[in-house]
Amino acid sequence: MRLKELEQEAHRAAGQQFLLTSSSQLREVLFEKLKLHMLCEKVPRTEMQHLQSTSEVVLNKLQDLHPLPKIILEYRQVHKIKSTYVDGLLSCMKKGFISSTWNQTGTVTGRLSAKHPNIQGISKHPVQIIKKQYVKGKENEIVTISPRTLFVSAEGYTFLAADFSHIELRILAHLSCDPELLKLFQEPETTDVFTTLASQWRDIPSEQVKHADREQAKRVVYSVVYGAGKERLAGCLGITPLQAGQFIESFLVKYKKIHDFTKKTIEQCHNEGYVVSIMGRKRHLPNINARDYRLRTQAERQAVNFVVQGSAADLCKMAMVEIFTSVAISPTLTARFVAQIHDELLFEVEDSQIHEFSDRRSDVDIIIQIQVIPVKVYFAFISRCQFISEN
Ligand code: DCP
Ligand code: MN
Repeated sequence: MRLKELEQEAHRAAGQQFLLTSSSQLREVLFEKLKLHMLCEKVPRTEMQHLQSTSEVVLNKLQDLHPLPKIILEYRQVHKIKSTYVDGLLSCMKKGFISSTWNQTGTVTGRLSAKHPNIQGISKHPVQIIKKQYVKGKENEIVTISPRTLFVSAEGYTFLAADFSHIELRILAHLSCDPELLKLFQEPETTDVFTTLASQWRDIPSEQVKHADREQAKRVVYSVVYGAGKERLAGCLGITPLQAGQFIESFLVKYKKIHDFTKKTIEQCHNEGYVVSIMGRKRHLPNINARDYRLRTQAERQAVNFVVQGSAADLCKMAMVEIFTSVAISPTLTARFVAQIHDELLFEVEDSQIHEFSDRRSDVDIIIQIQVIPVKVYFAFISRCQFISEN
């Protein structure tokens, strides 16, 4: 319904009918008919055909100039929700069930991937859709949908998810030995790192930090670590590139050794042509010595990302294997391992065994400490057990 409404609104705003999903038709309306590019600074062009772009970034830029860009942005968001969560899942469903195909070797970082459906892509965060009210004086309603609630556990069972907390940040602390970062994890963890950072950045007490603020802080941390420039960060935070630049600077000044670590990783990659994860997996990056600046810096970011994310992937797979074994050989537990979503394991657990099952996380703490990081304790986690479906 919302898509239909938005389509009509778009046609009205454009003063003509056009296909909202066609970027060439949209380009015609935005730039040839409405000439919105004349009202703002340069609109970036597409790489291949060198046409004016209709990307999200561009539409965001144009949205104060005319009502249409905003309508298109919302249309795309709702369309994406419908195509992934409704049409996409329905097309994979057999007799009320879905069963993904898993690939061990499909990603460059060593993470597992899933397709048909890509169950790892089903967000754990709720999405919101505006529901228009046609009664006069009544405000539009905002409907919140949690994509994961589409999945229902068997009668008498509950889905239980165990998700590593701050996984890549911990790996980074370990690899960089940054004292400030290590301190965050070594002290008894009374507060959550992303919550603390969000409260500092937004200058509000940590009790007031909302889930969305924490997620944003997380996005900022990982984008800084993985070398997103100030432009991208500015877009992500809704601040100017100058402010974003200062922000990155202050982050890297506080956690000084992160920069040393990335520098060292890149240098080593320049020398050897590859980087290695914690468990010894290699990734070759032939572009690391390319003359082309764009290719070279991309390879540099990939090098750093691989070492951290690839190591996290190693660890997650080991945890997965170990927990699976420990459940399989348990004389009492009947839990079924359902999915792996990067740093999260999803089980279907008999209601009566939920407590016994979630207590076993201490087993995992020990397994991970002994096998992977014998010297340090900051890999002792699986800290959050969250009940997705409360039966
Ligand atoms: N990740 C990323 N960029 C994001 C979100 C996540 O690079 N915007 C990566 C890094 C995370 C990993 O994916 O370590 C797993 O995602 P989580 O959302 O589980 O992130 P964390 O484990 O770090 O945080 P949390 O404590 O919320 O689980
Ligand atoms: Mn996590």
